[in-house]
Amino acid sequence: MTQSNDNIYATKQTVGPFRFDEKVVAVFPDMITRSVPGYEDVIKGIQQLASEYTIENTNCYDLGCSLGAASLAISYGNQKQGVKIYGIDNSEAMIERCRSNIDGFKHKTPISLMNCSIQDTNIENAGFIVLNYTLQFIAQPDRLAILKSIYDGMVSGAVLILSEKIVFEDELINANMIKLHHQFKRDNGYSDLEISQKRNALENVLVPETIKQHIDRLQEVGFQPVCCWNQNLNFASLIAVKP
Ligand code: GEK
Repeated sequence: MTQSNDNIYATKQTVGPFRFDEKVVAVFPDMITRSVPGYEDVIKGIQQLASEYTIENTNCYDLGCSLGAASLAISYGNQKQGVKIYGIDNSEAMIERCRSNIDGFKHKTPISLMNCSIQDTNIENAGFIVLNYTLQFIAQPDRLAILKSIYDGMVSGAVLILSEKIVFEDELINANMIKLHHQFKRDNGYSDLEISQKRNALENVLVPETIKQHIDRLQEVGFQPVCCWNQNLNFASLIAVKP
């Protein structure tokens, strides 16, 4: 796949709400690696976790799969027989590009892609589920019901990997983490104009929560144990087990 640079917000413009449209799809790998601290480590970690945690004759789900980075990581990591991977995304442009992306890589565990929303996905016989930076785009009141239906579709011993942008309860730490995240983006070549216009586009579209809110909700659903396995500035990834 040809890599294009993300310069969507480089010129001054009237900023509308962020959408996963063709423009974003065309620059997505560049956008996510330059914007999310630790993204590549998390993808590598998902491969390692998949090598430990996938379960024979069960399904894996990559919910909000974008261009399939996590689906491919699961496919590379999986060591078990009879495992199928389902990549789900409600952006048609994303799924179309994902299809050609995935076809371009040799992978041993089969991956099926579906253009539908997580809310409409029937999760069943699941052994390993990834929600990589996707729950944050779902309206807060809907998050509990989604996690419940994920939990209900999982077999005992299955794991959920939940990666999210996070906020901190302490105001000063929160302000400093945002500052450091903006510096991370500047170090990756984004201008102050790009950073502030993207921030405006994501306002009320990407709604982050604290790690405690995530852990409490996962525990309320029934996951046990739940713990953080990766954190880089204001981005964290949790592992949650269905007992
Ligand atoms: C990665 N996981 O590279 N149903 C299905 N898909 C959705 C929904 C929904 N309700 N809401 C948003 N999406 C990927 C990165 S990106 C994160 C995930 C980011 C999809 C949306 O279309 C997009 O492709 C993805 O979730 C979020 O590991 O861009 O910050």
